[in-house]
Amino acid sequence: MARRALITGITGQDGSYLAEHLLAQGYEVWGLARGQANPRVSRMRKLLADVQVVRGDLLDQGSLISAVERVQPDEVYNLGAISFVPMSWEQAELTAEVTGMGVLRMLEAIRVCSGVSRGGGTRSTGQIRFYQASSSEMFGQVTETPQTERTGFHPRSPYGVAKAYGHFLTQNYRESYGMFAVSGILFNHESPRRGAEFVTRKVTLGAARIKLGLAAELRLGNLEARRDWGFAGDYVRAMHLMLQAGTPEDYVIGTGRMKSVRELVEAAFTAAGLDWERHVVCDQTLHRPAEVDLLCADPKKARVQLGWEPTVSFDDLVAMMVESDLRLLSEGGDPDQDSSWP
Ligand code: NDP
Ligand code: GDR
Repeated sequence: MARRALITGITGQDGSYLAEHLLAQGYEVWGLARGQANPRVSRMRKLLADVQVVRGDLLDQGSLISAVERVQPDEVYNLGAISFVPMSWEQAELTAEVTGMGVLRMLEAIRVCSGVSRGGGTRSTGQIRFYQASSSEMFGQVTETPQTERTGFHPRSPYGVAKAYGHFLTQNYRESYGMFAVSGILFNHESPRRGAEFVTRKVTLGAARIKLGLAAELRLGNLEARRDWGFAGDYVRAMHLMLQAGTPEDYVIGTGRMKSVRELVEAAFTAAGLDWERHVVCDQTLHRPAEVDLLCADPKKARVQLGWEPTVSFDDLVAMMVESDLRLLSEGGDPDQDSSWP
């Protein structure tokens, strides 16, 4: 019988790549979708026709229990979150509820549906494996570089704090109830499906708009921040591998290479045949209340234990995104509209 996966965050970047990967592996894939008329759900249904939809919201405990009861998954991937760091200052409480408490609600739904009692009682034979989308933002102000599974956390945003709560809670459910519950500490990963608010896509869309005469300038915040950027398609393979391992463990996933936002801008504008210095405007209002200056992964554990390696270089990733955005805009697509998702 096909293995069954339930993915929260199915309408997001990673949800789409993970669903495609699992379908290709022969899985029956279910996506948890929220809202009564969420346009991102109809877009997802069109593009991932083989994914089945179950309604639910990370804010609603009962809906998660119903979803797990209905789907009876072998694996649950918790990708749902408020994931845009600046929004987490504007809506800190909601971020804590969705990105932090949402993990608790999902773990509780699995615990209850698996028949695991708090008193160490019965445990059902078919144990559900759980993946939590942890983040390099938990490291925040780093104490060592590169960062490993043992590096301490000093989150710099309400988002990072909420992710740290979910991370420790996942460890705690593993230790308290013997659940196969793991966290992937993923560094920034991007693709042509990345939301337009994140810096990589903002830059590749900006370069494409300028190239096509649709805009004259691009306003950005801190150009000196450095990140370890990889391709989302590579990172969802790591999520799946973590749930196939013999023992439940947490892993750092990244490329081990760091670039600045300035280098990202240079690469994207060069790929579009433009001189970035003529078009990019630095805007102080886009700086964050507390910045994460640099992040760089040491993915050795994943390489050795899971056999995971990234396959797309930074330059190829940026070129892929610029090319995709040039095509999208040339065809009259609107990145904010449903039909424009490549
Ligand atoms: P996206 O922002 O693209 O997707 C977020 C998803 O969360 C959407 O499907 C959204 O659904 C869903 N969601 C939001 N609120 C709720 C809610 N209340 N209940 C259920 N679902 C909800 O994120 P990514 O795909 O980029 O990232 C996936 C996960 O990985 C996130 O948890 C993110 O924090 C984490 N992460 C991402 C990294 C990256 O570089 N991409 C790196 C490290 C961690 P809707 O359409 O309904 O809004
Ligand atoms: P990040 O990604 O905060 O690392 O979180 P983002 O692309 O938003 O920012 C990366 C860096 O670029 C700087 N920056 C700008 N960022 C945005 N969005 N817009 C700008 O105009 C701009 N100018 C400079 C930022 O200050 C920052 O330093 C992402 C999300 O996917 C999280 O959910 C995930 O957990 C982490 O990656 C790992």
